[in-house]
Amino acid sequence: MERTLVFLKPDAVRRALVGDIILRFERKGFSIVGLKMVQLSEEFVRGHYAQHRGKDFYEPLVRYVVSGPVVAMVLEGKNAVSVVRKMMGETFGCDSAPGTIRGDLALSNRFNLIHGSDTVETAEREVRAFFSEDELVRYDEDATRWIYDQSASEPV
Ligand code: 3AN
Repeated sequence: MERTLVFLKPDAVRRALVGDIILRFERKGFSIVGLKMVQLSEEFVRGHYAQHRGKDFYEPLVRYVVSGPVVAMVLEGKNAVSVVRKMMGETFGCDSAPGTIRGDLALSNRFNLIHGSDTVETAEREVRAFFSEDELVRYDEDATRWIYDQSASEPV
């Protein structure tokens, strides 16, 4: 099953929206297979956003993401990467549709609450960067057979 890396940014923590956002993922049917609160280092954040280095929003973005603790998690489920991206909404809160996390909870063009991996390849890299193998768990979920039709060779 596909995995993706999500972290809830310092504004989500400070605005006490962590529970609301995690609840959305749980209700959708994702399994949380890794979860921790962490203060990211500036060096780590600069590397994470390396593709944006040199852009005008890069320095404010780094300052924002290191400004307080984040809640990082690994979510597992069918098409996890793209489903989480849809649930997040657009990059900016004011452009995001109601019903999405940013559409319901954010208005800013900077403080946008959440990061989610943008491709399956990025997700694999980001999961490894944020979590060691022994921080990721495996468990049977009784609900899984009601989240997917498991009568085929893979969950549908
Ligand atoms: P998303 O988080 O929607 O995947 P990315 O991956 O393109 O967006 O950009 C990473 C982060 O960089 C965004 N979450 C946002 O905080 C910031 N960012 C991206 N584009 C802009 C922009 N044009 N102006 C300000 N911040 C931006």
